This record gives sequence, C-alpha cells and structure tokens, in this order.
Amino acid sequence: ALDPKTLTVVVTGATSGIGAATVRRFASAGSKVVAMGRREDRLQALAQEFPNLVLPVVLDVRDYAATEAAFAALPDAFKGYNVLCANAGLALGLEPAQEAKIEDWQTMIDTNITGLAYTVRAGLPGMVARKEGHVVFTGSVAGDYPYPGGNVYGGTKAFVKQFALNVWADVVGTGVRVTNIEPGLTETEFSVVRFRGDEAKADKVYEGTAPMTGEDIAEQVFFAATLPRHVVVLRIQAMANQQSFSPFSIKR
Ligand code: NDP
Ligand code: 8X3
Repeated sequence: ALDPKTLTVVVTGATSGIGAATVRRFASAGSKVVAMGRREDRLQALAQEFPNLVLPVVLDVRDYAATEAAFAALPDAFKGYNVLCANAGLALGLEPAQEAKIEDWQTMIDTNITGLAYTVRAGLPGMVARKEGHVVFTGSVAGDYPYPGGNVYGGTKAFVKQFALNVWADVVGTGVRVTNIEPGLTETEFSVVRFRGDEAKADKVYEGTAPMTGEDIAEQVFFAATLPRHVVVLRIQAMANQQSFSPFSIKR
C-alpha cells in the first residue's frame, strides 16, 4: 500500500460529514490535506486539529473562476496534490417531481453536476501533468437505484457515476486513477440540509436503524487512495447493513 505521508489530498465539501471525516482520516495518517468548503469557521477548526497538515480554503464549487483560482493559489507545500476528493454535494427536498421546487433542482444541478465538473476541470490537469493522481468522486446508491422523491438528486448522482467512468476513459495511462465511492444511508448533515434545517425530520431518517457514518465512508476513500499505484478500484458501493433497494411496485 502507499505511504499516506506521500499523499497530499484536496477535499471539497470538507466542512461536514463524509468530507470532514475524509480530512481527518488522511491527516491523522500524516497526509497533507487541503480542506475546501463554504463555512470558514468549520475549515479553521479542522485546520487547528492538525497544525501544518490541513490548509483551509474557502470555496463555493459553483463558481468556476474561484475554483480555478483556488487551485492556482495553492502554496508550495500543497500544490503537488495527488488525490482530489470531489465530494461537495447535497440533496434538497423529497417532494415528487410534479411538486418539487425548481430552485432546489437548480441548486442540486449547480452543485452536484456543474460544481463537480468545475472541480475536476480545475483540479485534474495538474495531476495529469505530474503523472500522478487520483480523483475520488462521491457518487451514491441513488445513482443506481431510484426512490420516490429522489428525482433530480438521483439524476445528479447517475451523472457522477458516468462522469467518473468517462474521466477514467480519458486519463487511463497518465498515472491518474479514478474511483467513484457510492454510499448508501450515511448519517451526516445530509438530511438536515435536505429538510432545510428540520433536525427532527432528519433524525427520523436514521431512527431505529444503524446507518453508516462519515468515518465509514472516509475509510473506503482511504483504502482506494492508498492501494498500490498499479491497482484502480473504479467503484465502491456500500449500504448500511439494514438497508436494501425496493422491489418493483405496481399500482392497481
Ligand atoms: P453534509 O451535508 O454533511 O456535507 C456536505 C458538504 O458539501 C459540506 O461540507 C458542504 O459545505 C459541502 N457543500 C455543499 N454545497 C457546496 C458548495 N456549493 N460549494 C462547496 N461545498 C459545498 O453531507 P454528506 O457528507 O453526506 O455529503 C457529502 C457527499 O456525499 C455529497 O455529495 C452527498 O450527495 C454524498 N452522499 C451522501 C450520502 C448520505 O447518506 N449522507 C450517501 C451518498 C452520497 P459548506 O456548506 O460549508 O459549503
Ligand atoms: C444519499 C443516499 O439514499 O438518501 O445519496 O439518496 S440517499
């Protein structure tokens, strides 16, 4: 396996959940980490946990000029990054397609599709030029399996899966690897965001079951990123142990 001390990892969506756990997983193993997200206080707190190892960078991935500038401005100690975790994303609402808010659809598309593409376009060329790198996407089981109310969110995660495979088709042979991590039920701030701050409704999603945690998913990212360089794990799909997909439903 690769020595994590040789890795410099960029993580988008680092202020919470899977991204924050990913920052901690790598930094506690001695990797340098660039932690990107919008909430600066969260980024500063993370950086203070790991002095000199974690660099906070405030970024909204929906802004291409800012994303490009953020990569271009990385200081010497971090500019040779060789893992890029394109993780920032969100779900908004669980209404059926015929009732969903168009603003929610727009925000999910802008973040999970456009912002993700911006992240890759800004962050990938450096790794290709250095002939060493790894793009780790955060997809979802929602990219494979539909569920009521998933509509645009599931569609964005299907995009992530196919985009990841298409990026791999382009970078194969360059020294850059690609992995799409496809988690199922994971307790983070995901549901609080989806239900617009309604914590009680968010808690119900995880009540009476044992969801995965951000740390569980970070472990999968760490596994894929520390495999020997001749190995590429293209997809990792994991569900909580009490989760499955639904059978077909028929209305009569
Ligand atoms: P959290 O809400 O805990 O974390 C989401 C992260 O994304 C935050 O750090 C947030 O930071 C960041 N983010 C959102 N919008 C933007 C933006 N415009 N620019 C920069 N960063 C942004 O949820 P998770 O950790 O669960 O979500 C991480 C990823 O995992 C997402 O892509 C999600 O779709 C995916 N996922 C989650 C699952 C789950 O069950 N939890 C299962 C499968 C996939 P900030 O608001 O500070 O900018
Ligand atoms: C998050 C998992 O099932 O809530 O991608 O869509 S789910």
